[in-house]
Amino acid sequence: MSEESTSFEQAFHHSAERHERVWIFMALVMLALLTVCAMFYVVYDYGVVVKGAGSIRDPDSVMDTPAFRDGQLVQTGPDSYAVHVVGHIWQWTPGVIHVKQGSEVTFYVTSSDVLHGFEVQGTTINLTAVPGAVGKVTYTFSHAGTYHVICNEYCGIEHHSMIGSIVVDPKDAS
Ligand SMILES: [Cu+2]
Repeated sequence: MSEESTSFEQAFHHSAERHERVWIFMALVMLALLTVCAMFYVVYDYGVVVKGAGSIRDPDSVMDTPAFRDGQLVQTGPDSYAVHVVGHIWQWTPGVIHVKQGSEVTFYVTSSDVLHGFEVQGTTINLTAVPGAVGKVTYTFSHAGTYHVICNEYCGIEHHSMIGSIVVDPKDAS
């Protein structure tokens, strides 16, 4: 009787171990799957995404893109304009942008080297110029005057000299 119970216990333990092994195996598989999913998430979904962004595969070739190379203000509507801006050590291209008062300007901003911060003082324009990504911000210049463009992301020894300007000409001036 006691032998029987022993063998029963052994059999029970055996099957319990087998079930445990199955569960351990399943847990490991799920852990591996979760790890792979997390890696995919980080790579494909958690990358730097700038709103309204496009992307540039090779930041070194930014200046080969006509819109960024020319850096011209392009009229897109009666009072709306677009301009492509590149941050590079240590200047903004274009350095000076002229617009008329009341203009709505859409800035497409990127960097050809390191991170820069595109900030236009006296406005709400403030976005990071990321190599490989194109940030987009739209702003209406209701007041005439000169707005300084600064870099607010430390980018090297001459960071402080990275200053551009946006000149907003009064509406009634031709
Ligand atoms: Cu900087």
